[in-house]
Amino acid sequence: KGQQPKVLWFTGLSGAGKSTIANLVDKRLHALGYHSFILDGDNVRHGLNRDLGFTDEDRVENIRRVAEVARLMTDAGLIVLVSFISPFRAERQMARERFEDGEFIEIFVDVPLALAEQRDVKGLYRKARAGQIPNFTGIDSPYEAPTAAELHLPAGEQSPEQLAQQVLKALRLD
Ligand code: GGZ
Repeated sequence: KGQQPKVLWFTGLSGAGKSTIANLVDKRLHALGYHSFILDGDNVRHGLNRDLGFTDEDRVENIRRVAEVARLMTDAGLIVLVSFISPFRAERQMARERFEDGEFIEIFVDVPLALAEQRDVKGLYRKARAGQIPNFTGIDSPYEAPTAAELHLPAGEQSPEQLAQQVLKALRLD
């Protein structure tokens, strides 16, 4: 099946739902016969980027490598779903510049910090507040919200299924 290579670049706080939404979109793409692949912390930070932590410098390098790998994958014709906090505007811009016009779709998974912290699905915010995880995004490391993302998902107000549906609609794949 012919397909346009694309990067769906999900950005947002820890616990915003980036990976949950990316997985739902990915499943739907597969069902429709598209070739897609998810890059996320689980398959990148434990392998290629296992030498990197969460200082500003390491996050910048994390995103640089992820953008390079995503570019190799779009060169191979894939739809790539990228799911990292990617907290810095400059690095998201740098990533965008590696792709052809229209290929890079920035998706802001926007959840209020208070809500992510209240949900605290993995208990990381509590640990961060207790000083057990230094440089935690939203607590003592910044998150620079996108100002011109192609898609802005109100992740505090809708279910992951509804948000995934919005992504597919925006891609005209629903
Ligand atoms: C933020 C951290 C940190 C710190 C570990 N700050 O909710 P999670 O667990 O599964 O997702 C978070 C993930 C963030 O890694 P990324 O590679 O996406 O970050 S970045 O794009 O900024 O490089 C969280 C966990 O790793 N985690 N320590 N200090 N999140």
